[in-house]
Amino acid sequence: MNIFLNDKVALHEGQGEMHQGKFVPCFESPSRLNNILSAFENEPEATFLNATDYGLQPILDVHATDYVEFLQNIHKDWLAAGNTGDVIPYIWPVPGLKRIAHNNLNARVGYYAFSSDTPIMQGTWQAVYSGAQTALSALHCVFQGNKRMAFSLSRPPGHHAHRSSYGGYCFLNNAAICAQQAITLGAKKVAILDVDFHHGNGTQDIFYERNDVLTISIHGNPETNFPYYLGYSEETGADEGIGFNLNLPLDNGADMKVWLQAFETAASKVKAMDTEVLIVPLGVDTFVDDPISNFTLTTEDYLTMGEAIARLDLPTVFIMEGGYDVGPIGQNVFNVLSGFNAETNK
Ligand code: OKP
Ligand code: ZN
Repeated sequence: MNIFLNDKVALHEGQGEMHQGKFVPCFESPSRLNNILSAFENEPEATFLNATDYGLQPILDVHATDYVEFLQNIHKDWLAAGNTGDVIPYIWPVPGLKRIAHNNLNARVGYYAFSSDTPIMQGTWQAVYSGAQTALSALHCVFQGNKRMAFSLSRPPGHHAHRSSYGGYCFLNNAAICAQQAITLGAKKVAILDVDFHHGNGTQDIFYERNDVLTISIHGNPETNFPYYLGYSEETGADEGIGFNLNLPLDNGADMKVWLQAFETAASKVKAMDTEVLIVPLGVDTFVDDPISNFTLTTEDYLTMGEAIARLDLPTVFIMEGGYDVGPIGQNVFNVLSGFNAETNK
């Protein structure tokens, strides 16, 4: 197991988010990562590697320059304007209002945010920049280092981030950045198979008109789950990308049996394409006790999930996404990689 770590993750720690009408501690916290790391500490097969810095270009290949500059500068500007807490949006340019690049900070924040649950603080840019480098390092390890698998163990997650918007705890779309980097390095076909509980709306949108990156997501039905406005089964791609997006929304309560049926549909789609690298945005918020999700997977099921992913028989990059039951999160993530490893070494 080649595991890449981001040593800047603690720099991003939000003060809180709105949840069911109350301001509560952020679900997406540094303790998540510490607990995952602990689960791997005594694993002889785990090799911990430091990330390489590939610079800003791979990020700018996916995200708009003005958006990246916003992420780099907003907290500094926010403090200079006399604010003290985290940056949190409260107004959005919905249809009927003017969607304009505004000088007012609140207006600028609403322009780039799509949800209010994703605070920005002083260290956010450093944490997410390093997170993207961690993911790129895992991609390079697999794609150029010819390794069977690598794991980017970082936070915050990335799959909700669009080319020019942040939300759902995500700022830079690490999976998309990796997929694009593989294409830049010469891959003809890349597949992204998102197993986080939530639909990977940002990833879908970024590649929606393209046929070189297949995007698949197995997730909680957006009729009742975040991100609500995307993730339906009829979204199959546009233009050149028609047939290169597959959404597999499942009803609340879905267990491993139901999940595996969806996985088999996803697997056939991946196998039908000449995929060179498989990128797996890995969220374990499909866990039965996850506080913000509605599937019923068990700790043991994650071994099965890892084995199933390994049977796709592809060079695989796992990228850490969600999972908010912080007690079992480590064992759950460990089991996915351990199942993958066991199946690979069979
Ligand atoms: C990120 B990832 C309301 C909850 C809003 C939405 C969930 C973001 C999940 N307080 N947060 O896909 O695990
Ligand atoms: Zn999630």
